[in-house]
Amino acid sequence: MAERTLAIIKPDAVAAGVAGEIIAHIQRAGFRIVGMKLVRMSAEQAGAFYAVHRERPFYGELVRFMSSGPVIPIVLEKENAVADFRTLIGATDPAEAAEGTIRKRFARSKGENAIHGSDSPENARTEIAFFFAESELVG
Ligand code: 3AN
Repeated sequence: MAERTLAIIKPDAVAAGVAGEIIAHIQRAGFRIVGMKLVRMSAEQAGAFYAVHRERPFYGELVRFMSSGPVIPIVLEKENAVADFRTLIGATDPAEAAEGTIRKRFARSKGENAIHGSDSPENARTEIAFFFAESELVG
């Protein structure tokens, strides 16, 4: 059964002009793109998206960064998409990310780490609905 997850190419990677390379990397790993858009989040939207991290010390920095430039939310489909995509992106801190992962190759720091991936199927559903109407997804 195909599962869906939400990826977001973050402002650092979009600004660096590597979104195309990251998308190619994702597709080569066997994920099917079923939705994609370029958006500039307001601070309010970024704050709402990361509301679970509200109490963390880096929340303000995270909200500022995620609303600092355009991002590319992408809905991906594959068997075991959530867990497999977490493996593909690598650890939050690029210094700890495995060879061949997206963060190892493209992330600069723990905060500006190129890409987001949902961490559970339940969060994937909520995060997909945050950016996309069902009518914007290819069946
Ligand atoms: P992941 O994105 O690997 O699931 P989380 O959920 O722990 O990591 O954190 C969400 C986002 O918050 C990260 N992608 C990163 O941008 C930011 N973040 C996490 N830890 C830190 C930190 N220590 N300092 C700055 N930003 C952080």
